[in-house]
Amino acid sequence: MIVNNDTLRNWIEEMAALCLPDEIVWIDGSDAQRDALRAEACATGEIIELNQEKLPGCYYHRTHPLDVARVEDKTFICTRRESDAGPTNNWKPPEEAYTEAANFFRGSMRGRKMYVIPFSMGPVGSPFSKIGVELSDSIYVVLNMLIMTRVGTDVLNALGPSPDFTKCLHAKAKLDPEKRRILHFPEDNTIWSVNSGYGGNVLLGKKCLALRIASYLARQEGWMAEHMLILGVEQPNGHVEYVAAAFPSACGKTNLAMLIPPEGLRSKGYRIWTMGDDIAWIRLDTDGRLWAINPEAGFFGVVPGTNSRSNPSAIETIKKNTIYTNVVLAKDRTVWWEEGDTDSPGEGATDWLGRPWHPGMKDEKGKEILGAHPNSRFTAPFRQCPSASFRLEHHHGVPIAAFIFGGRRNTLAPLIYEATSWNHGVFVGASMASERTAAQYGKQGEVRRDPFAMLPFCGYHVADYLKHWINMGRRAKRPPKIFHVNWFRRDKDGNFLWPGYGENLRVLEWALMRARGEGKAVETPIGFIPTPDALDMTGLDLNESVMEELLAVDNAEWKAETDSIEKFFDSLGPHVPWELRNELEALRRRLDG
Ligand code: GTP
Ligand code: SPV
Ligand code: MN
Repeated sequence: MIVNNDTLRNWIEEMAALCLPDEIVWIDGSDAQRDALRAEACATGEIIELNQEKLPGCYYHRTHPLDVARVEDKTFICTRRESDAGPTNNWKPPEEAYTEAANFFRGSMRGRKMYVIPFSMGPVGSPFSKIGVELSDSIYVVLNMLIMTRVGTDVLNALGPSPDFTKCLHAKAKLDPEKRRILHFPEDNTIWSVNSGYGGNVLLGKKCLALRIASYLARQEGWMAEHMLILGVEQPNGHVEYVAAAFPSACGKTNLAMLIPPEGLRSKGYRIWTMGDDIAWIRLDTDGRLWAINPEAGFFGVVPGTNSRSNPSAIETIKKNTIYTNVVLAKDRTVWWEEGDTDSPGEGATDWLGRPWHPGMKDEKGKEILGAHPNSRFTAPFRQCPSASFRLEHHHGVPIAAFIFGGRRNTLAPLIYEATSWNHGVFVGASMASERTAAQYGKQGEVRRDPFAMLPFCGYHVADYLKHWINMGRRAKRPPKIFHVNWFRRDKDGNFLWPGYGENLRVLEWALMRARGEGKAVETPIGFIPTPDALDMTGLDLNESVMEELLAVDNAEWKAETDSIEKFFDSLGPHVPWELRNELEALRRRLDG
């Protein structure tokens, strides 16, 4: 391939001299090359061809047992000054990080091929898109990138001779967890990832580029890169209003983005358009509104719990051309997972570790052995989603009417509340918290603060990030209204109070009404909540007392929360925006009031 870009050619030569692949292969984005790579990976066992009659174009992959989720403790922001990475990121000086990782990369591709993957985050050639080039020795990575991003020769054409692309280097090396490093060099527009083969660590366009590097660029360039879904709610009159929502990993973004209106509301004529399920790039337009694009082209979604009741659109989306990672492999080469559509994969199935498996198996301590890893994932093309928005390819994206923040909170946070101003909304986002899920290593269930669901993904000092949010609202003439939701509040017995999933549209409907200046609300110390009759409950049989519990605001609990938020702000260092300190004090006064 003739490539008219000196920066690109020189960099590839340099990286090849480090990794010493036997061969360099340019990925052109063609079906023919993809098919050949699938065949090659099947031949080596890297992937397994699934039952092509039942699952056309689908493949199966198992990652290394110790390589099943993102690794925050091995993820670093490598800026020259430590203070630029801030207190919530791991930091290494760039020289030290390059030198150490070079030892892991050195010669790691001997006997292997280096694939050159030119990709665009956002429509190819759009002024708001960013180009990256990933060098990887993994066909699994190539096949995933072909789904998750726009890949191929037209990306190189769009780049031309420009040096303005993110240099992404990945090698599986020995998959050694101790030598695993996910390194970001925002000042060099460079990402190095080594010793992992798991999604978020190796599909470098996703969390590494589209969030960590992009958030750094976004602050400099005056836009925002956020861990948000984007969805359009088509009103009965045909007008579509868009919502962007930030929930931490495995807290319901994919599900909300694909929601199906419940029967009771469908008769009103609502229709949902899925625009994105994980990442939103947002900028201010001349109309004074914030507009968002989804820079991705596919879904990398949590599999367990996906079924025809919880998420029928996802079930439809993953019927073909999908890569399944770490689920159960059935004897007839179909796939199975917990809380899916069937009770059992049948005789002769193997679990995500490749061991013979059947439902109900217990380990020596009597604990249930799961067949699919809780963070098992599907990779599927965006356009296969029945509710896929046609605006995905539109470089302008969509105008955002409301931001929604949320997390998993057993108690405290009501089903929904509305911030009283932009700065109050930024305070709500900044103080978000959630129980830890299987999407990251660490103690599951532990509540941790996760501002804007960006704690693991902000590529610079988090206090500067919070100030950037304050500033964006100041610049926007018509900023979105801000809400906080909690689908996960539980009763005394530990059951979810709210049915969730499609029923969440009832809550969105109220939020959009409020954004239009309609909808009934009462003011509480934490913000506006719906009046008892404000949510349309047609067709949903929910006890009045349950609704009361869902919307309850307990002042004593919230006072304790303000102390915890203060501690968190203190931990972020001296330059947490004064606006947020003011909001905290104002909340305290209202709770005392
Ligand atoms: P990442 O891809 O990791 O960023 O996560 P995500 O936010 O897209 O998470 P996803 O939509 O895949 O949700 C994962 C988990 O949340 C699954 O176990 C779902 O069953 C559960 N979930 C999603 N929506 C709801 C809801 O409304 N109520 C309840 N109770 N659970 C939900
Ligand atoms: C997340 O963990 O938030 C994900 C999955 O969306 S990963 O791409 O692995 O980060
Ligand atoms: Mn995510």
